[in-house]
Amino acid sequence: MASAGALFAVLAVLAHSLALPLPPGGMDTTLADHKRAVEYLSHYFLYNSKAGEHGFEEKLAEMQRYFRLTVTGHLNVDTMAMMKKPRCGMPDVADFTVFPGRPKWTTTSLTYRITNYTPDLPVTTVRQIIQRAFDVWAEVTPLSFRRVNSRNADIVIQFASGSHGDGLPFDGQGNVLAHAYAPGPGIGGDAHFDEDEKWTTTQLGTNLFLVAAHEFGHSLGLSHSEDPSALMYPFYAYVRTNNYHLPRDDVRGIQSLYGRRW
Ligand code: 0D3
Ligand code: ZN
Repeated sequence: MASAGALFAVLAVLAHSLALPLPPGGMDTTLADHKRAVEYLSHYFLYNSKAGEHGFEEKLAEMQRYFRLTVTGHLNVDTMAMMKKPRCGMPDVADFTVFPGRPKWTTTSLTYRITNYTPDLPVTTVRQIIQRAFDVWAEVTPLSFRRVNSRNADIVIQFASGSHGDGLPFDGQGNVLAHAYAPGPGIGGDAHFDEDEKWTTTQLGTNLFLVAAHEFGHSLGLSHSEDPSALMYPFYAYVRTNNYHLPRDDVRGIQSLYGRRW
């Protein structure tokens, strides 16, 4: 028969083995584990600790998915064990992707030609939008972009409906909005916009600036990203376009090909 003192001692040991107080991760991990997980996710999965507890759970789920662990979004023994394994020091995340063979332009001063204009917007507006869409990439790389009328422009831009000579016909309004080719000679780098979309400068219809900026990412060598906040995410979603700067994932992607600005 245990005395009250012995019972207390047992409880104290129990509490200790449970590492109370309970950390945010749950029952079977300690605060030290949580701290270690934050460091691990920050280094290898580019977790920003300012993202808070919800951001932590999302990053943790990403890490669990990556290592084929059970995806819970909570720290558990299996996840901690994976984090404690000796490993390569390079980060595991590169949400952005490039095309097979990493094609890229070999000059930093690129030219583009706009072969025809959408009737949806004034010519001067289209010209400004296209230049702005290039400039979001120029802002973070050594690249520069200049409009020319020459046939041998690097990047040829056109608006077209349905079949337009490249074997990839557009599909009427909605679905595919545009497409662009990876860097290279000939059709390489060219960007085609589906004229059946309603091209706009606003949230209504399809915002030409956002689609052009996305397509030029392809023209420069980026394929799609799995990061939903990336410009190179495969699905169009409107975001504010005044004072637009590239999302971090796209910056990392384009700089992996062309390096930084200075
Ligand atoms: C496309 O048409 C992309 C173009 C694109 C994607 C994201 C942001 C700007 C431009 C082809 S490279 N995507 C289709 C799309 O988003 C799937 N269609 C409209 C829609 O809402 N599903
Ligand atoms: Zn795309």
